[in-house]
Amino acid sequence: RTSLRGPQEPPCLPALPLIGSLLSLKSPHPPHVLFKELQQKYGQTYSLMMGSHSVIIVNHHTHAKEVLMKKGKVFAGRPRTVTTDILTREGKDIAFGDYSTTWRFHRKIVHGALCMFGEGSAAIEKIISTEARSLCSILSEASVAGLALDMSPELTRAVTNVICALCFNSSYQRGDPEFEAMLSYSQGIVDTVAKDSLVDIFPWLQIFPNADLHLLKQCVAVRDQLLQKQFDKHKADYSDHVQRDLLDALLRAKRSAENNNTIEISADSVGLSDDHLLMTVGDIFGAGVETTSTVLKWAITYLIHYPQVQKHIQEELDSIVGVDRSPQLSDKGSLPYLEATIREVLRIRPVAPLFIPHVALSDNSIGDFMVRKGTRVVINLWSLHHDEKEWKNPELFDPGRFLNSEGTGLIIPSASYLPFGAGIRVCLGEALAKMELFLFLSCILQRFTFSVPTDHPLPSLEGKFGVVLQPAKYKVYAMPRPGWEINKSQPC
Ligand code: HEM
Ligand code: PLO
Repeated sequence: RTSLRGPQEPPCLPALPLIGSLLSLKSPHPPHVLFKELQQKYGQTYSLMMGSHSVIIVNHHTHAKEVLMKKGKVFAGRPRTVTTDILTREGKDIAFGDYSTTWRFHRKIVHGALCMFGEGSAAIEKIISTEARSLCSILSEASVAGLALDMSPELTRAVTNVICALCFNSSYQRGDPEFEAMLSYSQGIVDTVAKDSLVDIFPWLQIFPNADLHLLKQCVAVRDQLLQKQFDKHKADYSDHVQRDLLDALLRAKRSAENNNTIEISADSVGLSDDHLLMTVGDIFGAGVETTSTVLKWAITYLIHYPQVQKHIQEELDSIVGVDRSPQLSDKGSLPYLEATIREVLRIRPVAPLFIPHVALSDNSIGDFMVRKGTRVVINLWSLHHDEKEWKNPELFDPGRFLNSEGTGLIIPSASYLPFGAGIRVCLGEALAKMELFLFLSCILQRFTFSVPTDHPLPSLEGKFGVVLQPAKYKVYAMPRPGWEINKSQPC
């Protein structure tokens, strides 16, 4: 490939003017699966045209790591699209915002605020454990009533309350109409945002009525109202002396920029306008709700399909934690099988199978391929996590992959594993998500065994592709385990 003619562009799918490679992308499969299959014809790294934008698809971990880590700064850009511009007021957030000093500054503030509650600090553990136990009492009530339950709303409320505590120092009770509204707008956003719908390929289609775009705008308006309400409340109660949550941390950064204000550096010019603060907290809130709840749903779905894995986790919990107390973060090191199961769930059904697209900020290369400034780069995590050369029988759910041969210690058996991304765009919520997954799963599996009612089919393992890969809805029966039969789920 490094021929006498110098560096080459990657192989390109056939492309037509205006619509680009759209015709080659027609498929019954979701994009991450199609992009994995197209490797057979075009190789591991290839390009295609989305309308007039050139997009490179990366399917192998060596190229993925080059993009994310070795050349992280070169590929740290984000594309602007019609849908994400609506969600984020033209990229004034972290996840969809382009590489800039503002972006860096906001990452730093969020990182600091999350550390304040941080790993090792008791505050966050207490918040999560309280939510986990309250989730268990609801499961208990349903089981006493002999009901099978769609766990999604209750799991989501538990996870939402954790991120609400961190962002807004607030929480939702069962049946709160604001929570119901949040569930519905958030689903609307997941279904429509960043979906490479025609509007993202042809920005001029905006002027025509478009059902997706209309739904997105409606959902974003409801979300903005909710964010604005929290913002106004925080502004009114703000004090330099107490920092209750992320929004206080953002307001403090703004006040401090305003106080140090020279004529050239105003709070607005360093990206601390009200819009920026709202969009950043909106990102963390949105990511905090949709990612962790999705992984918990996938975990339960797989445990229902693989009851022997569920049993193994429970035996481990019985021998290490017992029935007289709840699991805590300090047990994590003694529960390797549970940890291996969480890793396997994140491998087999990655939350964000195509990440968020990256953009080359200058002319550069990936492997031997030349990449021009402005090219979009899509990392296909699905290909990395289902690479047959790296993972034996990749569609098989097998937590044992992540354990040493004695089954006593955790390993990462392949370099082709990046559930949270890597490099300067790495997930900001990784530590939080890992704490939540561990505490929620250990708490509910200590107390319940999950199955589908006998006359129901097993839940589908095929995800619904959107900005996150979600499992389908189904009803679960949560059977209390020995020692947890009555309402013992509550205190301990
Ligand atoms: C970005 C995974 C939970 C906040 C990302 C990316 C992935 C990811 C793959 C994209 C990396 C890229 O584009 O290169 C996950 C998974 C989670 C999770 C698997 C749960 C298990 C969370 C949580 C939060 C969060 C709980 C918030 C507290 C973010 C943010 C970004 C991000 C703000 C954008 C970073 C940037 O563009 O600079 N995450 N995430 N994530 N995640 Fe997470
Ligand atoms: C989820 C729906 C919310 O209403 C808005 C929102 C904000 C941030 C997004 C998140 C959504 C989906 C998951 C994203 C997150 C930022 C980082 C995270 C894309 C759209 C991932 C996994 O990359």
